[in-house]
Amino acid sequence: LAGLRIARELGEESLLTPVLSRYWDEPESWTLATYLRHAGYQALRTALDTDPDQIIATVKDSGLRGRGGAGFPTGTKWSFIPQGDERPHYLVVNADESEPGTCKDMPLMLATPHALIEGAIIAAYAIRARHAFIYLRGEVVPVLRRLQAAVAEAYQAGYLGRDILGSGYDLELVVHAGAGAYICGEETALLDSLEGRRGQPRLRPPFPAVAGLYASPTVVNNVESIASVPPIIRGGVDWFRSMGPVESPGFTLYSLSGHVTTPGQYEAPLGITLRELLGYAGGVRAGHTLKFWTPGGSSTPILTGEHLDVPLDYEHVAGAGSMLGTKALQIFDETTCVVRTVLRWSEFYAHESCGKCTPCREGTYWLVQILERLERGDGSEQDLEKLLDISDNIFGRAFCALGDGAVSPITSSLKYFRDEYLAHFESGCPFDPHESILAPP
Ligand code: L3W
Repeated sequence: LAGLRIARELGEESLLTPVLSRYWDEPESWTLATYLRHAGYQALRTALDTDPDQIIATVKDSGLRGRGGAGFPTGTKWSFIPQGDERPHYLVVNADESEPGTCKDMPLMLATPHALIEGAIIAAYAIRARHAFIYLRGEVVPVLRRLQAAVAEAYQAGYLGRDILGSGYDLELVVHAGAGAYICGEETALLDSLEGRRGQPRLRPPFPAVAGLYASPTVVNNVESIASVPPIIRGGVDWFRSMGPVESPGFTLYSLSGHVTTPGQYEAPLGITLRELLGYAGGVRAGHTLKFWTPGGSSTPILTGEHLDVPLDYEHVAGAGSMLGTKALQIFDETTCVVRTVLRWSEFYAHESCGKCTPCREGTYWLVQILERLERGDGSEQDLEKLLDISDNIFGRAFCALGDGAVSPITSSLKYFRDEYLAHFESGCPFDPHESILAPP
């Protein structure tokens, strides 16, 4: 909420554009009554009076791109659902947010669950689905309770269930809590888990749009993508496209964490820079300087101070050698040991590897062994070559994106901070572990 408050104080001058987070700090922002006061469910009324194909066309024309990490065009994904097929269609909202540093979907669902529910109903109507699921990360019990309460309110008010608002359209929406596994954020592992199996990725193609849940056409979209749909229906394509660059239009949530004065969610157009966002967030913590950062969680290659002015959209961040990903900006100042940071992330990937494919299962284990050695000061230059060699054997060879994500921090940190790795085995870790945010508990 800190970012939101700053946006209000800055007023018209601000590049921040609260749409999704506009009333997150209102008392009881999560209730149906509050949502209705803020034009809630008006987009649904419009949508139910519109041909489903026209809604898909509107979302396509808006240029909305998936906010879960890959940036795939949302309307295009919806248009892949085969029509005239006997099989049922499904909408699945991926609410399994757990990428390190990523913390935007949980606050959105806590603050405005009806924004997600309204978006889900519109999306399900557009793809002609009569069943929709919100697959939520299991540990976040307060979010589960809030979503369940909001879904019950929506049923009670006639926004869900049979003959929604007298339109003849029926939709059942189920909130399903997973058991807490990072791999279940991968869309096909999520579908396996939702079907009651152990969550492990499936081979793609076929993509879920063709054969997803119960082998039927399924759209899997991130929470923020779906919650962005009602404002697009209300505001229109031109309004949405008035924000951000042509290739990546609209507003989005950036999560700023780490060594930043005011961490929080900052809503702004795509294409804002980290320098601008840090301006709103009070900068890097007082007396310190930026050392490195992630644009979209730990799976995206790290960037440095030389990238402060890179526009945060899919194309420019890719041009800088990274990925916009989930827009989870983790900020690290000069007190941070890059080797220790990369070790922490690697431990996460090794722990979360589902074990289905050898490069990821074995490779992430070996990466941790070598990084531990290096961080202790027992490594050698040969270990750096081994890190790169193992990374090369994981990248593009793992069954899903987890493998590529696991090696991103390693290869990118070696690109920018090779000297720091070398310093570790020459004279031990040069950083004070107690000053760092990565200090041992
Ligand atoms: C039909 C085609 N559908 C692509 C669909 C596909 C999917 C979407 C994007 O990984 C990234 C990953 C993480 N016909 C299609 C098609 N699709 N071609 O488009 O697919 P893809 O393969 O580009 O990406 P992905 O597998 O969805 C997501 C990165 O995001 N990430 C985020 C991770 C966050 C979590 C979490 O919080 N739980 O995992 C951060 O960077 O590394 O690269 O829907 O079906 N021809």
